[in-house]
Amino acid sequence: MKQTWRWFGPADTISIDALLQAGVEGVVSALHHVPTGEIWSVEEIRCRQDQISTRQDGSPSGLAWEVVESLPVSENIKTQTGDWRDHVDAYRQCLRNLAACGLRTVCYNFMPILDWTRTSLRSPMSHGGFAMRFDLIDFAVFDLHLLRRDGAQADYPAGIREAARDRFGTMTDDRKNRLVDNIVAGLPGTNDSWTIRDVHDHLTAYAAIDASRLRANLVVFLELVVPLARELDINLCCHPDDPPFSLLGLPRIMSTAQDYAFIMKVVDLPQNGITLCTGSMGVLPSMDFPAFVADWGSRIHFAHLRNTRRQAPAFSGKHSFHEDTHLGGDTDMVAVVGALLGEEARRRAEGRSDWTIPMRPDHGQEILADINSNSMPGYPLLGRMRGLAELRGVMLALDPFYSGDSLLNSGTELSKLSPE
Ligand code: DNO
Repeated sequence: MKQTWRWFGPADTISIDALLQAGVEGVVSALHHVPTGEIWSVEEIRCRQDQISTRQDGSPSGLAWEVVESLPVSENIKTQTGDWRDHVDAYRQCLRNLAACGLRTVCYNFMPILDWTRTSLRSPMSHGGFAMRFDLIDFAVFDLHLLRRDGAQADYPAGIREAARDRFGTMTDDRKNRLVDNIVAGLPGTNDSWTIRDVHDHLTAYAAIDASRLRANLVVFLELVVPLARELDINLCCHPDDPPFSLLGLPRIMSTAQDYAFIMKVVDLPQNGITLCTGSMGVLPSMDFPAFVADWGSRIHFAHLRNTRRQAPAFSGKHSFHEDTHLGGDTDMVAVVGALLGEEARRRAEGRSDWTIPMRPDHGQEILADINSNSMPGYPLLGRMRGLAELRGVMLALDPFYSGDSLLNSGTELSKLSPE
């Protein structure tokens, strides 16, 4: 697997030079400054490629932009309202421009309104660091008492409603504001940032959209973009819902292995692919990653490796959880890495040129110098480096074709590169 790293562009507090010391082999990025629904120009794409391939001193970094995460799908496309057809045209033009610049892997998601969602961004851990959490009581506080969504009461069992009411009663204004911000203002990589009022407006747009309608809208979108992706030799890969269950009474249709099976079969082309995210789908106790890789491995174009640990309370298939270390948590990460390496071996045997699956250590806990570094929630340097180092160790132990001991990864004494 290629060891990639999410880099948010020049605004990222972590430099490209730092990635070299972390043993990173490729970069995942997006043009976060371009509003959703607009065209990514060739000039802007090239500019980001240059930023990635250049070190601070102007010399080549040896790194390239390997994966686009994400090319966002607008709310209009998801709901098929307003100028959604123009947004699809813009999406198609983005794909053409990306292909013209040599980019071949494009991740997106189809989550309604909220992208990935957490209720706490810095929950203290016993080791002294911090992790992100999703807590169902906090989420119910938001939904019932801060957003005050119509019909929300019916979505929570009595015990959760009471716990939420009690917690709301003890919360300071500061804590309430922070909870709202955590949920609606958008976490790193989320393209849209909302206010409570925006969320209400968007909820109205979803009033007539149930899961089967949203799924049908995804299929329409895929039918409009996947054949073009095929012509362009681009692999699209859908990221799962995070968390993998309905929030705010909205349908979520890419949460389970069955959801993926449906979408893979209905648009049955290799370019209609999967971003395997262990942290998102792993929250479901029923998720069997090795079986999923056995069934759909050939369509997995990108992997997010991270781990979560389920916590109480839980109800109707929904779980609270916190983000664990990459090898800790509920998902057997060694089994997942083994399955993905097995898929790579199968592809090599078939002679597939795209046998390498780019992976990135997704999210990290905040540890050591991360704690006062003001890094982006979920994306600190040391926590992710720890994750990458652990995952690299697993890959080295399991992979007969391990290629991570490249010049880039291990570093070479400069004197050997340019003897005096
Ligand atoms: C969280 C990420 C998400 C993901 C998008 C994919 O860290 O996994 O932001 O990038 O949902 O479209």
